[in-house]
Amino acid sequence: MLDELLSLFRKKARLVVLGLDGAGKTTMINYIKRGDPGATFPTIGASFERIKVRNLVFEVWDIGGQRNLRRLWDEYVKNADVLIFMIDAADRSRFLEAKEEFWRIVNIMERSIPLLVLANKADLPDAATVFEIADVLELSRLKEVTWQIMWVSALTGMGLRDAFAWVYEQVTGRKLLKPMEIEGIVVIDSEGRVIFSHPKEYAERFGAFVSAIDSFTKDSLREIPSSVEMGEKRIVIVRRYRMTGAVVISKRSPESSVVSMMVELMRSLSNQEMERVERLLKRSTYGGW
Ligand code: G3D
Ligand code: MG
Repeated sequence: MLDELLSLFRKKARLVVLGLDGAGKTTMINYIKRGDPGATFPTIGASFERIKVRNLVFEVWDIGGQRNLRRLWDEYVKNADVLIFMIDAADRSRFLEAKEEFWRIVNIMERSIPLLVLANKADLPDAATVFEIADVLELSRLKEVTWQIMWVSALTGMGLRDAFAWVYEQVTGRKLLKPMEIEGIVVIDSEGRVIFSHPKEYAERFGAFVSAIDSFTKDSLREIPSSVEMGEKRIVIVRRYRMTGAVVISKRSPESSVVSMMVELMRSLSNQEMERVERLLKRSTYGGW
């Protein structure tokens, strides 16, 4: 799927990927590379890698620490077609450090370069959601910059297709992503009882089915979202906070938005933040949130 998408890039594009060491940049590059045997790694340094996949050139930097390299990134950042900032969403101890580096980059980038924030390691049970990461990085302060945040896992590939669809849209000006279309949501607790349903009557149609899937897959794939396609619809199952959530969406809805919305919804349910739940349900955009 990702492979097909990357082959759509006819125009050469330079993607500069930045983030603290350990964010998952190399893991993502390796994931992308796997689908393309022709990919090359012409340059590898201690904190720099350059790799070419189809018409895409990824210039990957570990930022932070080495002040002597900052001048170098400036050049790369200014010549980028798209900037990608990756953060380890599960490492809260480095959020502040990541934020500092993020804003250092934002302050030197050209306003015209689109900026994609990847909140990585979404597969880990304690990973912060895109909503939290957006708050942590204070993304609402970004002015005159086209930006997006997405929840991804460089390890499982979750969300990478949506991420590169966004990059494709920015580079070509052509639309690929569809808005998230939710038909219904059911959340059950660890006993299999329905604790949330949207719309209300959805539980009657769907509750028993979700319980059945949940007990059927009890011990496997606990934290990894799974999805089943049925005609034009898709059912995505997400487990967090000792709950199982199932959402029925249109097949074209972006996966990472759906998963991050569900995790945030379940987090809000577990904290009894019902206003937050209402707000989440009203929001329907593509991309990260
Ligand atoms: P970097 O290139 O940004 O420095 P790496 O980061 O790609 O080297 O990743 C750092 C560590 O995080 C690696 O673990 C890697 O496997 C892990 N990692 C990267 N992406 C993900 C992800 O999406 N989910 C999970 N669970 N782990 C991820 P090691 O143990 O090799 O240091
Ligand atoms: Mg690396």
